[in-house]
Amino acid sequence: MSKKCKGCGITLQNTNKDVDGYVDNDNLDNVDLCTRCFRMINYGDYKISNKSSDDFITIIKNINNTNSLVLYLVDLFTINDNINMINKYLNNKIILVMTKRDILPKSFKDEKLKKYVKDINTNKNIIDTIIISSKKDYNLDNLINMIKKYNIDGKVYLVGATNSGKSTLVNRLLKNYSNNCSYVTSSIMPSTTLDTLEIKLNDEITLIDTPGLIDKGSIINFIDPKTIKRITPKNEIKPKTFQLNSGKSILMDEIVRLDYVSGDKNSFTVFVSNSVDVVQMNIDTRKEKYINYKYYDFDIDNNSDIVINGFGYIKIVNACKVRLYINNDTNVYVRKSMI
Ligand SMILES: Nc1nc2c(ncn2[C@@H]2O[C@H](COP(=O)(O)OP(=O)(O)O)[C@@H](O)[C@H]2O)c(=O)[nH]1
Ligand SMILES: [Mg+2]
Repeated sequence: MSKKCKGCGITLQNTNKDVDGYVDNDNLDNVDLCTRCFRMINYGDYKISNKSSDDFITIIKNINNTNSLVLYLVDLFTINDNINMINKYLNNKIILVMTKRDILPKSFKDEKLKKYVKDINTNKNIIDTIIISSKKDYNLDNLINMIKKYNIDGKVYLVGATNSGKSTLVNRLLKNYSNNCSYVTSSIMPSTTLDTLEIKLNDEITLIDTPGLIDKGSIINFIDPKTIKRITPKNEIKPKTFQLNSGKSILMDEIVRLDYVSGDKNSFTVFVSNSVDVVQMNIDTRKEKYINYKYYDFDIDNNSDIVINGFGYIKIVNACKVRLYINNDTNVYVRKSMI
């Protein structure tokens, strides 16, 4: 039988350097990790995989052929209607797991977050929901109990967009609730996990980590790895609020600029990584400076968030007109305020 990489699940091979799963070793028996995982784990390097979204959709469809329980992970920071994208592929019983609670302000109430997600979710197969943080071990005891309660055939699949935190969760569950001391590769970059990976948690439960569907609109597809590392929130976001009159704008690291075009004095709260510079200024009319930026005009209602997928969002209290400039192709959209 072909041997799989213990980090990302890809079948190991030593014939083609440019294909996923390559190892520089004549004997595959001697290695557990592909070169890509080895370098990611030891040097933080990242190599783009040549897997496509279709490969990942095939994997999801195969899960649909089982009866097994699915944990569907959604990242609280980037949550939107996209959470419904798996509905057409999966009929399994699902626990909806909202991840990375530690990034959002502590002052947010879990119940409100749950209600927000409940309102956008249209999936009838969700049997329970939970908010967790793998980083802070928040609610993992409750999650384990849920898994035991709803377990159907001993296999539990982890599904969700890339970077929703699947592999990190597998590693935390292994660390906290298992004697199995293996671990899988997780990283800040998209598409780290390349194929399904079965990991025995205990005699009753086997976790199956999967590659995620690529969120094509996320900023991580459009910026360099160094910038990704900087703009990805790692700790609790400290929101920054500005009371602005029209004619002012907010600049976020020269990546995003939000102009307040028209409306009464208004409140803008920016939720982005604490390492992104956020400053207020007069609208910058230097056209040449923003020549390569795209811009979007929004006529927004009271209590809306403008979301820059993967980068963050800006909560605006009163209805108004704004223009958002961005220096790449990230998906930008408006939603009802999360909180
Ligand atoms: N702050 C925070 N970051 C997390 C958490 N879980 C995962 N991450 C980060 O999210 C990124 C993607 O995680 P990973 O587990 O590889 O996602 P996967 O693609 O779904 O397997 C990594 O940078 C993780 O460190 C969490 O609970 N809190
Ligand atoms: Mg993964």
